[in-house]
Amino acid sequence: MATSEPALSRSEFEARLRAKGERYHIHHPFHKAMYAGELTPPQIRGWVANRYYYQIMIPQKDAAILANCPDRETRVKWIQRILDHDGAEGDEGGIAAWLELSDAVGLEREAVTDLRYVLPGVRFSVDAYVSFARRATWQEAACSSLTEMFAPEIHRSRLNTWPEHYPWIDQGGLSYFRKRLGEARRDVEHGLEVTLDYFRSRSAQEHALDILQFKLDVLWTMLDAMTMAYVHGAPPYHSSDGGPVAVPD
Ligand code: AHQ
Repeated sequence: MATSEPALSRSEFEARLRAKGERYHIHHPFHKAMYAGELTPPQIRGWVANRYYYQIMIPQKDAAILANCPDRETRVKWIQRILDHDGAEGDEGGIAAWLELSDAVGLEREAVTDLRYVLPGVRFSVDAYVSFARRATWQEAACSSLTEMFAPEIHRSRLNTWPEHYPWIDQGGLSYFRKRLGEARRDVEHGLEVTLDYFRSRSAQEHALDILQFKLDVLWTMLDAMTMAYVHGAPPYHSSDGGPVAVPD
């Protein structure tokens, strides 16, 4: 939005970004049911299998940002995000850790890695995020990763509630959430610095807030698709020729 409004101060801009936390998917009914211990094993399995698609696409999203970024100092920091997920010398990486979570909730690895459980709505949301990172400026894409300002709390909520509510899940599978606590904080420090430095005019700051809202919509919509499928038993095409493969009971 073009506006003659004065630019927000750096601290006001950061406060406006952080205020978007009220729309973070930690508040989605599916996640609230998860922390309350109300999800069934198939619902947990459906979430793990669908979020696997998000996890494996994050490195390609970050590689798109690197490809668009001419600044070596930024790239040398940003590349760590790819290593965090794909793994590196001595670190199996987040994708491997997510497969350990998948094992712990009783999913067959092959059935997760072949993406048979991924719902169309989840795939479209994730692909919209990756496509955005490919065509946006690297600074816009960096801004879109700032939903992770709110991520440590969501990972902690799982670590705090799953052992009590879901004793059937081997706690070794929760290592991914523990791993992200520190990684998310470090990512946000850099992503926020890029965002606060780059989006200076009021209209640029409003554009940054719209970008963050887009990413909040990506995360929220993924859970809407999972809610239809796993809470309301209405995956796509359930009423006709039979929809995507149902997660095992
Ligand atoms: O596990 C997550 C992760 O690796 C990332 C990368 C980051 C990005 O670049 O957009 N966002 C993100 C997120 C992860 N986990 C989500 C969750 O709820 O477990 C939260 C999500 C985010 O807040 O964007």
